[in-house]
Amino acid sequence: MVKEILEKLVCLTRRVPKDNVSEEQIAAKLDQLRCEGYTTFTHLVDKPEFVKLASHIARAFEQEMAFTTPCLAQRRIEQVRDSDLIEKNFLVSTKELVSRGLTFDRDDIHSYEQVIEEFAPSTLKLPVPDLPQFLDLWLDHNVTKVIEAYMGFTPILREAYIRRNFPCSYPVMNHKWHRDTNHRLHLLKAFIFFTDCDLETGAHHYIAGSIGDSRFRDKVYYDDAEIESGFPAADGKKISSVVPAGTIVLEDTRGLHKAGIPTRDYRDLGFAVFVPPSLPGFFKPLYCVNKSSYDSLQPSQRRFIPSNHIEKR
Ligand SMILES: O=C(O)CCC(=O)C(=O)O
Repeated sequence: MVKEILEKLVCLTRRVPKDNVSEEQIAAKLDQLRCEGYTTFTHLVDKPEFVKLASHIARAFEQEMAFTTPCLAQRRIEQVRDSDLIEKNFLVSTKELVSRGLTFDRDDIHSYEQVIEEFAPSTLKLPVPDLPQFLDLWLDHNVTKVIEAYMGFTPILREAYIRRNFPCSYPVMNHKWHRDTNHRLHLLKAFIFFTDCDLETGAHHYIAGSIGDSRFRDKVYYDDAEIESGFPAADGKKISSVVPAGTIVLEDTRGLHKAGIPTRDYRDLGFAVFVPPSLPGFFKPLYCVNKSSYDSLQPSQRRFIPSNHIEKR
């Protein structure tokens, strides 16, 4: 309660002037976000600058192997021995996965191909590369305008990372339908597609208009059949991201959503998570930007980065 009141006060000091968001296209996206819970941006599709960033990410995964460890190795999962974890979609701490011998670590890595072959990870996670161009993309003006208009204040960029998703045998957490609970009232995620995405390479799925729906709130995860019973395909509420690289989907993830499991290749997806600012000390930073990247941003973008996320060099 006290936290919510303090948060409201902080938001008031970051209120966005209404005339900031008057352009027609931005207004249409805002309308869609308000009515359906998501909207899509395509202005970066086929842009050479974006293609360069996508290649940089592929290099970071495949050559620099800069992904985070320890990481779940699907190859180490045993159906009977690990049935408790399979049952809960691996919703446990990394510490528990490590203690169960289900992860691989930095010392186990010799090459990208060996990682895929030997450990069969379902997901590799990469911190956002420390270059101004990436920060500028994570705080893309078109997207942040809609975010500010939707929330009515300037939130903070709380999380920033990239995930590469692979075909896998066992669903892990967000492979199942769920609602995010990062914040009860204000939450937006921008999903930045670095690879072309279709149903076979792991589309992202969302149920339009599900934020205020009182159903599907008693469990953490739901199966396809359960969601299909509440939102039959014929109603057209299930939105799947069959999109080219360069697309950004902005979503209020308090609505029902899930990651499709690729059946071939992989999908590279950037995540930008926006929540209201908290008072310093309420949370630990989940990413860090260097001072020169921060300085290269427009003042309107800098407002999204809390001061304790800036590395002084
Ligand atoms: O990777 C995806 O498509 C979904 C991610 C997700 O479910 C989440 O971030 O909560």
